Amino acid sequence: MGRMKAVGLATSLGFAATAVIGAGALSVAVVAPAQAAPNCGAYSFCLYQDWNFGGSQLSVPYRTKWADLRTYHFNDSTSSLATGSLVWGYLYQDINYKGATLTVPPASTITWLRGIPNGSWNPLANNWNDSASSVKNSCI
Ligand SMILES: [Ca+2]
Repeated sequence: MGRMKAVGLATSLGFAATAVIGAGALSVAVVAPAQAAPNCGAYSFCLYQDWNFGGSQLSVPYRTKWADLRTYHFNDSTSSLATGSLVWGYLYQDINYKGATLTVPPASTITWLRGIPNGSWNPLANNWNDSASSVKNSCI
C-alpha cells in the first residue's frame, strides 16, 4: 500500500522536485505536483492509503478517536496524511492508542510517511509508513 505508484503528470503549473529517498540499495527520485490536493476539510484529519494522498481516504471527524483502525479496513495502511486548518491529528502505532505517537499540527501535509521515523529498533519497520493502528482528531 505504501509502494511507489506512477509518478508525474505534466501540467502547465509545473513541478516541485521534492526529494531523493533511499529505498535500500536503490534511490528513487520523487517528483510531485507543486500543489497536492488532499481534499481534507478544515475540521478533518485525513489518512490516505498511498503516498502523495493517493488510494483510499479515511477522514477522521473533529473530536473523534478510533481505537482500532481494523474496523475501518485501514490498519497499518496509512502512507500520507493531512490535517484541516483547525484540528490536531494524533497517530498511534498500535491499537488502543499505544506505541509510538505522531502529533500533527493544524494545516499540515505529509506526502509520504516513510520519511518519518517512529523510533523502532527494527530497521525494516522504523518509520511511520503503513504503521498507524489508532487515531485521534483533536482529543487526547
Ligand atoms: Ca501498527
